[in-house]
Amino acid sequence: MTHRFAAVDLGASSGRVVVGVFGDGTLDVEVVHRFANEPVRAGGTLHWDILRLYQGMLDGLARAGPVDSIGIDSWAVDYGLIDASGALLGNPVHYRDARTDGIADRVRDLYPVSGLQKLPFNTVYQLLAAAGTPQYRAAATLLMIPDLLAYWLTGEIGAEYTNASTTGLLDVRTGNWAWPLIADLGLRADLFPAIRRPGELIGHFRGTPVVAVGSHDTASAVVAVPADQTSFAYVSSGTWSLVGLELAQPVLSDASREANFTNEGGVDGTVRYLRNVMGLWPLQECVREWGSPDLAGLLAAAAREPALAYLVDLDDPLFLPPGDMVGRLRTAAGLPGEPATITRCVLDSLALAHRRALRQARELAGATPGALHLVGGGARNELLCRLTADATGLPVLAGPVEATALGNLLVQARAAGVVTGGLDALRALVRQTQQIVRYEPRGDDAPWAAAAARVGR
Ligand code: LFR
Repeated sequence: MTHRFAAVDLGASSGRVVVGVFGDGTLDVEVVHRFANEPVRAGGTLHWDILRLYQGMLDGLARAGPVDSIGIDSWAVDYGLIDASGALLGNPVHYRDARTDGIADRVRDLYPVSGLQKLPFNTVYQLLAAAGTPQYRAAATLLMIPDLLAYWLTGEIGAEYTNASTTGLLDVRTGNWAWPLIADLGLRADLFPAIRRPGELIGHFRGTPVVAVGSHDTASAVVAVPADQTSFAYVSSGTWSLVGLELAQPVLSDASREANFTNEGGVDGTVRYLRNVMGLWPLQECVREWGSPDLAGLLAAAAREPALAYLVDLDDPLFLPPGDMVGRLRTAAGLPGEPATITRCVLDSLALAHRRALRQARELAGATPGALHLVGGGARNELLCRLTADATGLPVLAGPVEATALGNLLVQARAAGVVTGGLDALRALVRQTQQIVRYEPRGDDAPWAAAAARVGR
């Protein structure tokens, strides 16, 4: 007897619909539809093309055929506003839009309440930028991206917990909206719908259950980290690198706030203690500028470049917005214009940033992880995996590539009673069924320590 589930997984550069087939101790995944996610700048604002994404999702669900349920996840922090009739008030704004510039610095420290890393685009700052606009005044409800898509499928309104935890407006201790903070910031309390938890039924789409999953993509990715020990570290590697640990309790110390570590809500009440590292975004932007060259060839050429010759501090907000990435990297690192050299610079710098974030996480949480799991699209990038093993001094266990979709599928399968147990049981199934590649560190930290000193971190 097999069971089929559909995961809708929207990333910042592409979306996919993945079907998971669960048999007796088996799990096969198939990407049935992949579509581009291309933001659109209009009227000076960078938007998500949300209807195009919705259509991509519908096309994918049609290709998926009959399934036991559907789950949706996407990147975090962004939202749509709907009015009292349910109409969407404008296209959701992209978190890389400049409307939040300078806002975070004008707002009091929210860390003791939300436990959230201060990123300029956190929902709270986007809302402060939007407050007072006609759209904001006309809104009845705020829906995070996966909640908005689920609303279009089912007509049901709610705020999935893991994604709500990225708004900056959730109380990290209670797991509910931080009402006093919302009032204190002068935001409209009536915009925020009730919280729903991963595993809850949202509603139905043409008779098929739509189930809440870890709707923040990173939450779903962490579910599918194939760890076999309780203390492990992970990098969820895609447009961003989310580097950290899974904890039972948040870390809210001053040192943690200063290091800008986040305590996001995970599946089963876990805490995703991590830091956003700029990830593969700068390289994706360069590749776009270079007119999408052969990626495998580019990475092979980058692997032949001298190690650690050019470095940038990828934590610099300079690299956050889109456009002219090659120019920005060249100026910051004093780089020549060869794509292979630029690629090597980004990957060396990314491995170095992984090293820094991991060291900080270990120190701040007092944890001693034995291995580093690198999941997501970056697991395909051998050079990045090898450099990360060398930089961190830990064995890197790379894969699964589709961790986010897998985490989404596993939570649905558990809600349906097809798999049972805690996260350890879900992870055991990932270990048994998915391909994982091990990269041993070379064990020479000296060049990386010197590189860290050069970047000044
Ligand atoms: C990764 C991710 C990160 C979040 C960033 C912006 O896809 O969801 O976790 O900080 O995108 O939403």
